[in-house]
Amino acid sequence: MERITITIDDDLLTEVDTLVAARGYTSRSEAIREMLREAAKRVHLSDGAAPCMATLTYVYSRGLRDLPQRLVDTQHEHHDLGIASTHVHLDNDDCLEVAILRGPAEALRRHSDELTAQRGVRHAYLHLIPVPGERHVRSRRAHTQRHGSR
Ligand code: NI
Repeated sequence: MERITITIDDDLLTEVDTLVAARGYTSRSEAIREMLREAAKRVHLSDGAAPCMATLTYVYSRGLRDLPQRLVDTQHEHHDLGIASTHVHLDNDDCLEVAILRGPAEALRRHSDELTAQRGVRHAYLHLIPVPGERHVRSRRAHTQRHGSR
């Protein structure tokens, strides 16, 4: 293990200490190592062609020009990636959507960026979940054996 020195502003350091206390890390170093591992995992995963399931969550302003229509158009353009989506009217101005997606990690990342880079979209979060193809095929077979094919 190597010792490095990082520069961090006071506000962010306060956030780190809050996380250390809340999550029960033994030190700032442990907390930062864990966050870096998580970030690295997300970057590696989203770069590849690995088959994934994903949830994409975001909030958008429904009154902003043609934003709602543009979001729907983008989803239709990539209908092959979409499995389901849920829409909640948060208040008079804002909507919350959760989309469940399936496809290669990189395609999901691009689709997510396309949706969430629009002005008026906030609180966007893409959660990628790797689904090894082999395991998926096997579980479908097991599912068919249990329930029969219809
Ligand atoms: Ni709504």
